[in-house]
Amino acid sequence: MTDTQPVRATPDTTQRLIRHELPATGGDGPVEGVALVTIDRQEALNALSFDLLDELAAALEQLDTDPACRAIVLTGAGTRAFAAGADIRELAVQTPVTLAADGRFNTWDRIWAVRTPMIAAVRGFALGGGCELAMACDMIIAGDDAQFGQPEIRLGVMPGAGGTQRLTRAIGKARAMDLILTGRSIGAGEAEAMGLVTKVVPADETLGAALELAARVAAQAPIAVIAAKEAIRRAEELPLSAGLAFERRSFFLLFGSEDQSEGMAAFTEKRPARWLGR
Ligand code: CO8
Repeated sequence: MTDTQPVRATPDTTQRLIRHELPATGGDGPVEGVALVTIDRQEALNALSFDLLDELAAALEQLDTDPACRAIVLTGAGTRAFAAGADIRELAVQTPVTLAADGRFNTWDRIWAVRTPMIAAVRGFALGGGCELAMACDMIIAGDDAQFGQPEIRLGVMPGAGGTQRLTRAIGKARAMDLILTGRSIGAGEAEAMGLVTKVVPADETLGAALELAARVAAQAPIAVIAAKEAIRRAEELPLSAGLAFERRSFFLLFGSEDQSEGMAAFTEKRPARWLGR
């Protein structure tokens, strides 16, 4: 290596950084239709190295194509962190060229492209990339020990994996400016009041509550769930008229599904629907 070449962090290829199971194991046994994905790098507060994110994207993509998986819960191992951000040691040695040429931020697009509903179960720190990852999920269940923030400004940079966009859409410009420009963290209660999280629960009930919510989603008609998620996502990107047109087309299309006939027949026959996912 010459003096002009940047030092590159050595990728850790020996350790599995992501665990996943389908069905997830809940307090009462297997949770049908629900996968549990766990970020497991506790010694670094589950910091998101590039290799870890690659493993995560691969696991999510695999689950996304599995018809048995109808909702995903994403959590961090241990009690201290969902993820304390991108791996700062790895980021410290990057240059504009390595960041652009290596294309490793593309992983974030792969995570965002997952069609199956994703619920983040957050205990402890969800900072920087960790907060961005939680926001890339569709709902956040927060333990009352959770802390959310975008502290990148304190490292001399700014959010780079969606924070300026998703946080602003989630909590509004005035509050996003406060959090991103000062780098301060907020607790679960404040995050709930701002609309960032779906629900706050006692810390040791976080995973159970997330699995329960995921099970309720997984019990619905699969194609309708995916279509509804896609339409809600469009609300963040499209002008109202285009969003309404998208919603109407999706609504009409669902009338071509067997689940629409089954759901409406089950209602009139006063019985539970049996979803076929087609
Ligand atoms: N990266 C690497 N290592 C970390 C990180 C991190 N983000 N966070 C914690 N660790 C490590 C510590 O270095 C320490 O390791 P060691 O024992 O070897 O020294 C171990 O985890 C435990 O951490 P602390 O001893 O610091 O624990 P404390 O309880 O004292 O503090 C804090 C906890 C407050 C969370 C503190 O660890 C901290 O401030 N961490 C950094 C938080 C942060 O700034 N996050 C943002 C990172 S930048 C970012 O996310 C940009 C995203 C851009 C896109 C993503 C691309 C991949």
